[in-house]
Amino acid sequence: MKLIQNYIDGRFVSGEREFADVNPADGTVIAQVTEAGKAQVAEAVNAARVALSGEWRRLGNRERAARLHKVADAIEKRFDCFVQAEVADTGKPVALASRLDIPRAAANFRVFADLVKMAGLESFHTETPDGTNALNYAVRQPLGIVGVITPWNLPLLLLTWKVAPALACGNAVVVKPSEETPATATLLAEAMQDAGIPNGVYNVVHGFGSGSAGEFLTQHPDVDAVTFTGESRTGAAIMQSVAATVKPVSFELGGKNAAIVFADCNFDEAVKGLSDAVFLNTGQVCLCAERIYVERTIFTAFVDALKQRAESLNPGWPNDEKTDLGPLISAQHREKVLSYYRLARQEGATAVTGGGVRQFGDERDNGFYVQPTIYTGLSESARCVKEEIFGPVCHIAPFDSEEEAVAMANDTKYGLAASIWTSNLKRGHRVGQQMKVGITWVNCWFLRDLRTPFGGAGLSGIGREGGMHSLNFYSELNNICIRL
Ligand code: NAD
Ligand code: 6OH
Repeated sequence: MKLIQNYIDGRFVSGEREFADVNPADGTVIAQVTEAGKAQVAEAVNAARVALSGEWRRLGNRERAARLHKVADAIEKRFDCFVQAEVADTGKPVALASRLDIPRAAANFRVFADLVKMAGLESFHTETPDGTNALNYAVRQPLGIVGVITPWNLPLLLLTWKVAPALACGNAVVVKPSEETPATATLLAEAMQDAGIPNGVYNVVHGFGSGSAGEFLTQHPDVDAVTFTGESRTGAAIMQSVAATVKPVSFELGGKNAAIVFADCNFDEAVKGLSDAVFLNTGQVCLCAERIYVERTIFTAFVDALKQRAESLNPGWPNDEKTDLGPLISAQHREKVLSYYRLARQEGATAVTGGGVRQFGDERDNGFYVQPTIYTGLSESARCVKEEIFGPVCHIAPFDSEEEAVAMANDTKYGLAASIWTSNLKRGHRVGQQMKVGITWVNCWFLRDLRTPFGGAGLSGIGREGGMHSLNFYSELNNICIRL
C-alpha cells in the first residue's frame, strides 16, 4: 500500500500513527498517510526557523522568483502524476483536474514570482517645520514562518494559492493539507526539491484538526502567521487558538452565494453559467451558487432549463474523460448533504430534480455520489436557504423588482461571492456595487484574474488575498524614516 509521508527539512518522514486515504468514487483505501504528532509539528517549525536564517534569507527577489518559476516547471513536468493524485483523492473528473486544478497550481507560482519582482514600495516625502524634511519608505520583510491550513475541495490549487505568495515574500511554510486529500501536498515537495527550494522552506505535516497536526500548528508559539481556507466554524476555532500568541490571520471561509438572473439576460449563457456555478466539482467550490433569484417573467423557463442541464450531466468514474459529475468527498460529507436534502422536504421544498442518492449497480455504489438537485418553494428563512450545504444543489426563487432581488441576495451572514446576469450594463454595475460580498461576477462565474482582491465579508472571511493583497499579508512592512 502506498504511504504518504510528512515532509520535514527536505526529508520524507513517517510518524507514530497512520490513517487511511479513501477514494470517494468507490470507497476503497488507496493509501496510508502518516499523521504528524506534536513533536513532529515542532520539528517542522524548527526546520522552517533554521531555513529562514540560511540560503533562503540571502536570495533576492529575482532569484526567489526564478526558483518559483522552476517549481511551476516541475509541476508541469509531473502534470499527469499531479492530475492522477488529485483525481484519486477527490473523485473529481479528470477533465476538471486537467483543466483547472493543476494548471492553476503552476499559474499560482508564476504569477506571484512575477509580481514580487515587479512590485514597488510606498514612499513619502515629508515636510518638517524646520524645513529639513524627511523621506519615508517602506520595505517588505518576510513574516517568518507561515502555517498554511487548507481544505479538500481544490486541494493543490488552494494550497499553492497561499504557499506561492508566502515563498515569494521570503517566508518558510509549514502546510497542513486536508486529511481527506493529502497526496498532492507531498508530491509538491518533489517539485520543490527539483526547483532548488532549500530544505526547511517547504514542510508538510499530515493529520486532522482539533487534537492533531492542525491544532498543534496553530498553537505553536514560533509560527508567525496562519493562513487558512475552510469552514467558517473552523476559522473561529483557529482564531481562538492563535489569540494567545497574537498571530496575524488570513481566512477564506464558507459562503451561501446568490445569483440574480434578470429577464433581460442572455438566457442560454445564464443557464450554462449557472449550471457550472451550481454543479462544478459536485458543488464543492466555496464560490458555488446555492441561491438563485430569477425575475418572475422567466422563472418557469429558467427552472426548466436548469433542470434539463442537471439531468444531462454525466456522473461517472472520475477517470472517464466524459464524466462531468464526480462523487462528494466522503461518506460523512455525503451524510451532511443528504441531511439537507431531507430537511428541504421537511421545510416544504419542491424537488424539481434529484434529491437522493445516485445508484450505478457497481462499485460506485460504495462511493459517495448524490443526485444533482434543484429545489423551489422554500421561504427565505428556511435553513436550506440560510446554511451552506456544499453539494450539487440550489434553491431557485422568483423576484419582481431589482430592490427585492438585492435585499434577498444580501440577507445572509456570509459574504463571499455573487453573480448577476443581465444585458443591461448599467444595471450590472448598479447591482454589483450593492452586493455585500468580496467578489461579484457579472455575466460570468469563477472567471479569475490572480491580481484581483479575493476574499469574503462577514462569515466568509478575514482579509483579502490576490495580487498585492497577498504580498501585503505575507510580508511585514517596515517603514524607514530618514531625516534629510
Ligand atoms: P474544514 O474547515 O473542515 O477543514 C479545513 C482544514 O482545516 C483541514 O485541513 C482541517 O484538517 C483543518 N482543521 C479543522 N479543524 C481545525 C482546527 N481546530 N485547528 C486547525 N486546523 C483545523 O473545511 P473543509 O471541509 O476541508 O472544506 C470545506 C469548507 O471550506 C467549506 O465551508 C467551503 O466553503 C470552505 N472553502 C472556502 C474557500 C474560500 O476561498 N473562501 C475555498 C475553499 C473552501
Ligand atoms: C473555493 O472553493 C475556491 C476558491 C478559489 C480561489 O481561492 C482562487 O484563487 O481561485
